[in-house]
Amino acid sequence: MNRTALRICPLCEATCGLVLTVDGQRVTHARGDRDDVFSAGFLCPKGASFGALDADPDRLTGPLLRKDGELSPATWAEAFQAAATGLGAVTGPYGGQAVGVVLGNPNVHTMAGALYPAQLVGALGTRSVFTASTLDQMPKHVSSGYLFGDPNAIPVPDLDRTDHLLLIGANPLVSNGSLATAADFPGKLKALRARGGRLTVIDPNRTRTARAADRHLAPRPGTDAALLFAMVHVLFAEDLADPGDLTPHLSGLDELRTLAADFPPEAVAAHCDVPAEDIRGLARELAAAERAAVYGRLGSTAVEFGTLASWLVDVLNVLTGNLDRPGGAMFPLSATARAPRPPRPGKGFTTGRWRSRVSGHPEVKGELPAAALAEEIDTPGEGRLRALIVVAANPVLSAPDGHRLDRALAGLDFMVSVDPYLNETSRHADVVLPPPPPARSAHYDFAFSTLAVRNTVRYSPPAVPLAPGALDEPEIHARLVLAVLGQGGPAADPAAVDAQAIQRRLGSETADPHSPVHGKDPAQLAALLGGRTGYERRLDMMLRLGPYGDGFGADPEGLTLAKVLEHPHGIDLGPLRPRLPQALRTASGRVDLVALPIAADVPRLRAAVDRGAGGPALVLIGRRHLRSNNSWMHNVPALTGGTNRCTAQLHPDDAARLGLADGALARIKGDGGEITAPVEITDTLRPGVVSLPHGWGHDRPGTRLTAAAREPGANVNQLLDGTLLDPLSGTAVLNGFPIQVEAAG
Ligand SMILES: Nc1nc2c(c(=O)[nH]1)N[C@H]1C(S)=C(S)[C@@H](COP(=O)(O)OP(=O)(O)OC[C@H]3O[C@@H](n4cnc5c(=O)[nH]c(N)nc54)[C@H](O)[C@@H]3O)O[C@H]1N2
Ligand SMILES: Nc1nc2c(c(=O)[nH]1)N[C@H]1C(S)=C(S)[C@@H](COP(=O)(O)OP(=O)(O)OC[C@H]3O[C@@H](n4cnc5c(=O)[nH]c(N)nc54)[C@H](O)[C@@H]3O)O[C@H]1N2
Ligand code: SF4
Ligand SMILES: [Mo]
Repeated sequence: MNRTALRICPLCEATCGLVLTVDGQRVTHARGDRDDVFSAGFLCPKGASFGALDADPDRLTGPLLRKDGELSPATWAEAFQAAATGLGAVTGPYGGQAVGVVLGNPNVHTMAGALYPAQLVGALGTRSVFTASTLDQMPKHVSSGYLFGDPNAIPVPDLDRTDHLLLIGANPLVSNGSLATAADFPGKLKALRARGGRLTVIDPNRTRTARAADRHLAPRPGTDAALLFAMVHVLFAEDLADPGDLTPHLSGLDELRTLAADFPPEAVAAHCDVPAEDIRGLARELAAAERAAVYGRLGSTAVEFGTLASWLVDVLNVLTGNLDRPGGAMFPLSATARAPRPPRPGKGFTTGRWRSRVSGHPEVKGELPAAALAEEIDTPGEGRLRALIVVAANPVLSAPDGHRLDRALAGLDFMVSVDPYLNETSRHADVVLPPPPPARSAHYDFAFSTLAVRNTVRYSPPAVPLAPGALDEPEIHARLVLAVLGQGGPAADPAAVDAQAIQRRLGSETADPHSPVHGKDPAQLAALLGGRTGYERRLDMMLRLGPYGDGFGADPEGLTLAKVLEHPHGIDLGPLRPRLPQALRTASGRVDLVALPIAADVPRLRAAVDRGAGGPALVLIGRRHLRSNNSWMHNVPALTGGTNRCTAQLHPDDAARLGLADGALARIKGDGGEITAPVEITDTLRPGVVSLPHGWGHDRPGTRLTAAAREPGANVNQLLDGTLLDPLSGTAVLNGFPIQVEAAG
């Protein structure tokens, strides 16, 4: 008997609502939910393949435990007991600091990943936390931290209302958007142009998005910060800077003008390889637009000057008066955020409260660079990482120098992976704890609701019940927290982990004079929580304490989980609204346009600009494919093949100069090693740029990725040695790093 079930797609940041057809326990079909208040029916080929991904026969159905060197099936009780014992054997003599926690991308796509890792890290008391952020968007957090005092206050382009969108290093027609959650990004760009708006794309590759734009500029990779600085220069020099209503909330405008004086378009033109007149034109158009937004993504963050470029994106939004106004770049207000309090100065943002042991990298948002993970394990000495808990991460493929990390993982005393696959990373684990497939998991977008271009609230309960004997991912996380605390036995109660989080939040809320529940009894409030599970009770609590919440009765019309459940297609909370100065957490209570660490990094940029056109002859940039997602979607035959292949794209001039024919095998060398990949000649790239996708290299033994291993591809991150970072954020330079290319054999 077929039935349908609604499920928010967890496969990318667009968060489309899907209608799943379920036959018994199996998802046989997926289509876009036309009634979804956010996505209105949009879906992409990955969402359409939800059933195939869900039913991948290589998914692990139960825990694996290493016995006599071999991973073999075990019961959950055995697995958690082994985790408690193995971790205890490290924390006993060396302390929790000897255990690292590695959190990968899917943690922002699962409820468990949003709710439990902080408790896990807290239970360990470790400062060795590594996440995909330092392979991705950490520069944006740092720039928001300095500008607004809150690293999570990330303005998003108000796509539905803007007249002018400047996209820098983003390819939303393929990625479906990132740090700007918008289902049907392609449709929204089309609508922008249909209403007479203008789309400009800055990208060294003439991507699908660039081809859909009114204007495309292809600068040399890694030079966006200089280009954006020159735009700021033009705004000041031509008296076009006009922050409007923002002015009383700004500090540092004069310092900014002084810094920008050093970056006239003529000075950066050779470095960026963009004519000065084009840069002037970009600035003038931006200033002239009624409502405009500048938006940067991976090509502007995972680069040498990632933090400066991310900062300049919002500096341009400020100077053109577009920050925090409709049609500009605005701050979403998620339903599970804390209800807004009256504006007041905050503590501000700092980094470097501690440093990494080997290279002395500063902590950023409590994290150390993912690129430094291997050295923290394999460099002898006191404080060495001896054990690792890896949740939803595959750093052997996604972080620099996989070979070194691969060896380092093999040398750990103990490793736990929470992962549905036995892959390049989890194959090293002593205990593998597999979460159920997405159809059997509940879903709420804690992270992406804070980045969505429209405020909505949607929750999907599991579409299919758990298989007998399976644990949902929240319970796996909760039991892992207990295992860290030495409570690995079957008597340990995972509900205690949720209860602790609830108690803590309600304790702080009831003590806060600005909270709707000030002065109430936390235990009584806890008793009012609805939800069938611990994670649902936590969601109910967050919704009720949130900006649209019922405040536990203070506003009977407000949100509760029960109310959200009554609206399976979601509740629309309206377009984005201005949030300044309330959203600011800087010590000054203003937008700090020029924080000291930012100013201190400008001379490094100036030095690069002074080198002009002098740089490596060939640099590498990344690319994404619509039917792929990072390192873990190559095992679904429906999603591979066609254009989704691991090829080295080269411009025809470069291919001719290097004597490489289309389809020939190229050897590509970087500081971290070399790989071979078939050549694909295309004139979409600017000359001097080679493009390779990441997440490939499925040829290591001991994995269980049957389909992916048939066409393994090469791991682009083997070209990196982990030393090339944006210093302010610790983010790896994945775009615009030097390589050499030659014909292979
Ligand atoms: N050269 C280069 N490298 C890059 C990038 C690039 O553009 N170029 N991009 C970077 C970026 S932006 C990112 S975000 C990182 C991503 O890198 P990672 O954070 O390592 O993420 P993935 O490669 O997606 O691997 C995700 C892991 O989670 C597992 N998984 C999938 N679903 C679930 C689930 O529901 N629960 C759990 N517990 N596990 C699950 C998968 O099996 C897989 O092992 O890669 C980065 N690496
Ligand atoms: N289909 C699909 N969708 C995905 C993913 C996926 O793997 N596949 N991954 C998801 C994840 S984890 C993320 S973080 C997002 C990323 O989302 P996006 O950032 O939109 O995706 P990318 O394809 O990495 O786009 C980066 C663009 O920057 C360009 N670029 C490279 N170097 C430079 C430079 O120096 N300057 C400029 N201006 N541009 C440059 C590249 O050519 C590329 O077009 O996508 C998400 N969505
Ligand atoms: S665009 Fe993203 S969220 Fe939407 S169906 Fe595709 S993968 Fe899923
Ligand atoms: Mo990412």
